[in-house]
Amino acid sequence: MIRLFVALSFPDEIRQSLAALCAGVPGARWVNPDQFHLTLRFIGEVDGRTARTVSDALSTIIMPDFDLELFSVGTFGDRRKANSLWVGVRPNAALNRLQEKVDNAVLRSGIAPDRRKFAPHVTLARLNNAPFDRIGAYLSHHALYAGPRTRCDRFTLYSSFLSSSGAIYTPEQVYRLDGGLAEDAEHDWMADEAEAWDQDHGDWDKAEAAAYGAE
Ligand code: 3AM
Repeated sequence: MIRLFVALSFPDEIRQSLAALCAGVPGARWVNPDQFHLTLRFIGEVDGRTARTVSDALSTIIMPDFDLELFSVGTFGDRRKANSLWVGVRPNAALNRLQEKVDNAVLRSGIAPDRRKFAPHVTLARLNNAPFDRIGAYLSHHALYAGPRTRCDRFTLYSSFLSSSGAIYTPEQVYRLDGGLAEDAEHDWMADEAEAWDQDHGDWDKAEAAAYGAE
């Protein structure tokens, strides 16, 4: 099984700009700049075959490139007990359209709907009992933060490995918005995962095909 989500990744210029925001809240667990992303759709744990189905569905997405601007900061969680600190995005119809296309592709692959409304953000830190006044001061100080404008021409299927020191996100497949696959995915896990799945289940597939009278 593999834990997956779909997200935008960012060029170095954006990562550096976001990294400069990662200070000033005691007790915050700041995200490593390598791991910054904007989640389009959380998928969860799937087997190799489902992963391949999801990836095939994602690879059919085509739409024009668009610009994105990160803007301002906020928190999730109770006002007095925030659990994450993030950077937001200036309202962006193209980003919403991409999110809908990704969501539809994931739903078509048989993954359960995500009931949460899409709230585009880049998580900067997880918070646990951070002092309320320091969070307030941080939010005021960075309220007008505006990141460099960036062109979005691709999105990424990530795996998420939950380790004792936090989640490790690995880009598994990169999809260009013009419909092509980018070459820079880290490794071809889908072939490996799917092959392992097929080896485990191949006999079952053949038995099922025979039961249904397939050739
Ligand atoms: O992009 P961010 O950091 O806000 O919190 C997880 C992270 O969000 C979220 O998916 C992103 C990549 O792991 N996530 C984790 N479990 C989730 C779940 N069950 C989830 N989102 C929705 N449902």
